[in-house]
Amino acid sequence: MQSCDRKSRLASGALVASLLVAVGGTYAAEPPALPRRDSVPKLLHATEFGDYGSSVVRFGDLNGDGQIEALVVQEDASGGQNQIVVTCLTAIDLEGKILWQVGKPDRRNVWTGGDTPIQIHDIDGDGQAEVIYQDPKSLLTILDGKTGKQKKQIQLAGGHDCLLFADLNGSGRAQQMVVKDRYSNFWVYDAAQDFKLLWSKEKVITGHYPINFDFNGDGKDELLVGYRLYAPDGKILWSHDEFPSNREGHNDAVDVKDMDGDGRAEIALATSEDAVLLDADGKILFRKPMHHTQHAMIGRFRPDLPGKQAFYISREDAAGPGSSPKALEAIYTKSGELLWDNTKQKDAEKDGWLTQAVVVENWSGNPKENFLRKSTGISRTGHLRALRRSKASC
Ligand SMILES: [Ca+2]
Ligand SMILES: [Ca+2]
Ligand SMILES: [Ca+2]
Ligand SMILES: [Ca+2]
Repeated sequence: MQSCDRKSRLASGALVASLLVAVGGTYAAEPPALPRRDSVPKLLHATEFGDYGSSVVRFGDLNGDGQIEALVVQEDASGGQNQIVVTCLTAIDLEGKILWQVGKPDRRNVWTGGDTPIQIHDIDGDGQAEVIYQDPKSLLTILDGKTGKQKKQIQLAGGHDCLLFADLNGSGRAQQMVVKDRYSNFWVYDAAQDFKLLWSKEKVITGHYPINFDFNGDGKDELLVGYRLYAPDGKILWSHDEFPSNREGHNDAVDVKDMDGDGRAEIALATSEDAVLLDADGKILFRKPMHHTQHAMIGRFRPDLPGKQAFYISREDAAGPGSSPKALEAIYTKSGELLWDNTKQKDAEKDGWLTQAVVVENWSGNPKENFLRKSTGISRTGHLRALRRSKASC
């Protein structure tokens, strides 16, 4: 779920990044742009977390001033990765100043590897963000984003493994909430009706990355959960139940974008085995063998080619005893042509095994070019680094 940690999975404490050069423009091919002088990352400041530190961080405008703040989340997963209890929340601005704190800081309660069910979202549509999280018994807590003061608690019918917000009614507000468990059930609630249960599914593949998208343009989001696309009312529109579906095999990540400008979205899917690209009707455009595809992203990575490309990261097998598994990264065209992979790059042997990455929009001031931010490591202590491009110079 975008939610999934994923989903904002990029929520690592250390925002140190390596950038793959990628520039783009319109859907038509165009000559490569010259490197922009204003696109060089510059460290503005680094904030060392205090005893509230964690590698689980959510970003959002908590206080409504138009600037992003960070919400540092400590969690206890001693009951299992799918039994995460949020123990401390600390809202800080990007200078590191603590705005509010709920719970008791404990440096033992850092990232546990699960899909932490906490998000920043304006769930009631009043223009002010809330902090929304769950406990293992599906008790939903809603805090005022500005103060941390509790606004509401609701006992839900089920679910406890990341949160996703969608607009299933076409109201223009994402007020329906999807909650899953690991790995076979999910529930859809309506926050506009005091979290009434709208529908749910049992014994399905939920994976780690449910996503909402209006595939047919009627203003209402469809839901892609696991390998099935659901209509807003829960009807199954298409499915790929043949994809990996044991406990170790599931939908690990998804990205949905129109790659060729025909008005219909394509779907890049990490199945935790192969890398897959689907069209909006669920037709397989390509399926590339990979050991354990963990992430899938679509962006404008090659300016000399028309359209967008799909980027996948797989965690491959270790070469032998004592050696670490390596991340295999690959970029494909919509038709499945391999454009690039990291194994042929300089210093490829230094590549690690982490599979976290995110598509960066508007880094250079050009909204039509994308960069990829790839994690090179996770801070053990947890700290926040704010980067921005340096000022343009003439
Ligand atoms: Ca703010
Ligand atoms: Ca609100
Ligand atoms: Ca729709
Ligand atoms: Ca398309």
